[in-house]
Amino acid sequence: MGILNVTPDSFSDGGRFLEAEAALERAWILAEEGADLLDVGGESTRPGAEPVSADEEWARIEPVLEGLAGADFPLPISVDTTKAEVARRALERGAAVLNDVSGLRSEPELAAAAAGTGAGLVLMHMRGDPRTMQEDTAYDDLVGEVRSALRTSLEEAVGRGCDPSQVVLDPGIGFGKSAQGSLELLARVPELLALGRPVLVGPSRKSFLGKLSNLPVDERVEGTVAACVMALERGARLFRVHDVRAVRRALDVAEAIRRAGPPRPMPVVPPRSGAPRGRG
Ligand code: HH2
Repeated sequence: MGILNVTPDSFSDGGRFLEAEAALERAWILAEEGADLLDVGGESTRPGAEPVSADEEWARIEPVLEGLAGADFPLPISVDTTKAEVARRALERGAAVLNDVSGLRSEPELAAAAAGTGAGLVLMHMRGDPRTMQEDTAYDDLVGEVRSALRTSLEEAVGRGCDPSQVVLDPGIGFGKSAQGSLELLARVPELLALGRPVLVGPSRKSFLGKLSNLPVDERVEGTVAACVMALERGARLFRVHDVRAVRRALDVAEAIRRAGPPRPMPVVPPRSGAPRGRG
């Protein structure tokens, strides 16, 4: 999943693709670099980011969706939004996937927009909201809490008419997580797979990589590649990244090695309130 942020304030590419022309050019580059899906976002979720209205968000996204539709863009498009109204308009304009970083906590009606459409629905875990999420990153049982919240998001989607097969789950790397917490979530993907849905991870250029290697945001490609390859090996199947070329090349090799090896055992579904099982 290649990232296209049409925002003035995204943490790594804010302001670069605000003009529709620059955004469209970037979309084609991501497709050429090997993305399977394009994720278009009109609101930054970086720590401390101020929310924008649905109209403002749509005004940023719409020209991009329109431009891509008019140009026979070859990839399905995902729209990164927490707002039901933006989601509805995006689906009308042909978006194939909704990516909700609030996991339906912001506007649960977003799920109703996806219901019956066959659209994909990415539900991510975030503690609090972008303004507050880094204030408290301590958990008694990080993986258990994230898994339980993702299960609630999945149940919410199904309760509002979505088919479980529409849903992909995401632990929300860096969203209300310490650097160590982000590493742990990547290492323990099998425990999230126990919920029975594919797992997406979004480690791209994030601050846990900067903390590990003391590198600025534009020098975290190798760290992003390492995070994606390890997550693939642990069972993640979707990867939201800025640096598509590097990640695609690495994942193609890693996937070939994975397929050449013996099958891995399926994770066991843990009971709702029970202790986490599997890797401790
Ligand atoms: N991360 C960001 C935004 N959307 N969606 C999913 N499903 N998973 C993620 O990890 C994720 C996401 C944050 O990254 P970015 O879009 O580069 O920055 P910003 O939120 O500042 O626009």
